[in-house]
Amino acid sequence: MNAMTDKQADLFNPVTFGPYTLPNRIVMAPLTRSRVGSDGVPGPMQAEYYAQRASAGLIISEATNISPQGRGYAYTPGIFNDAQVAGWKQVTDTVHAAGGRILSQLWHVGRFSHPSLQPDGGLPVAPSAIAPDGETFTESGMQTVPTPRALETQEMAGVVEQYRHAAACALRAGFDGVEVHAANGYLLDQFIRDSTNQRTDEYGGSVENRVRIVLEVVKAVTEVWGGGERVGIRLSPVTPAAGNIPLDSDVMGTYGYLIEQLRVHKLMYLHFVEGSTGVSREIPPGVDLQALRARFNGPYMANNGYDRELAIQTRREERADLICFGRPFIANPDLVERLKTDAPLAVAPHTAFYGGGAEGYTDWPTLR
Ligand code: 8OZ
Repeated sequence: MNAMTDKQADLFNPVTFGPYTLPNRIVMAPLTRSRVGSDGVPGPMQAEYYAQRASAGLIISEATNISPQGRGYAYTPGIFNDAQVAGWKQVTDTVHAAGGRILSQLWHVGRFSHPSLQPDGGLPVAPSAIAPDGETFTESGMQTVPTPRALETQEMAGVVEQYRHAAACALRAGFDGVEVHAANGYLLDQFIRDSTNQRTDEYGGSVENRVRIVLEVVKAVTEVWGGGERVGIRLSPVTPAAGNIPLDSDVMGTYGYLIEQLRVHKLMYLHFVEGSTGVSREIPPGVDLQALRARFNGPYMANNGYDRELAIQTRREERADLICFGRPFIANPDLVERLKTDAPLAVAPHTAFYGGGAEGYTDWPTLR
């Protein structure tokens, strides 16, 4: 290694990843921006936004609803009907023309929703009828998330079908792969954790039962995508978001078991939110994310609060294969170039994160 390469570790070097060669190890994290219409159809503004950020080694799309039932926040996109597929096709074509690669993040919020966001104004669904704390963003402002309805056992196959259908839509939309969002207290994480899953059927109780839905979803999605090579999964073993979801009573045992069961699928990667999403990198006593990651048989993608220094250090110590940057990508479309040259970063105000139009979205300048 020459001095420059050593100094920056290999964050900015090309890397083979699944079927792709990425120009660098920097990933644009999935970022909810709530800027599409009520129909969940992305348009030219989303195409421009993602294409502006195509120098990332890889882009993971904002969390995208797999079905009307999976929706929990206003103005988030979907990937379950033809209009949405056509909208995303514009996005993937524009990203590809700009030299980038983009995955679709498949999302079902489970209990973290509101009747005004649900089909026919129904209750959100969950493993068990246990309410999260908090409010969600609806079309009439922030509203309290109600106690959900527990899914019937005979509805579970339909949930898996929602994922299968969305994965097929993502394939048709020209994505380079998909990420199963099994993190952050949404539907799949609600099943994994014994704090939110008190079922007595084959989807609750033992760890084998609680992770069953996750494995069924991964199986369905990899079937659609011709194997695991273009399929990643996101987990967050210790985050309390969304809805102040309590941790599982045996984080190491539960997530360790799940990760070992995932091995058979030879997935593209395992993605962890390290700590509490967007809040802190603190890990509770007794939890060792590197030990969990070591039980996986593929690349590891690290996320949460990374900056240039921590990313370089992490690569130097080989504590991750790819590093996600989230918020810094909002205000720095040329983030990779800025990190490479150690240039100053613009900082997006919180008011720019969610909702609105082009302002604070596609109007951030590049350095050059
Ligand atoms: C922030 C706001 C809304 C949703 C996540 C999909 O935490 C999200 C999300 C983040 O995974």
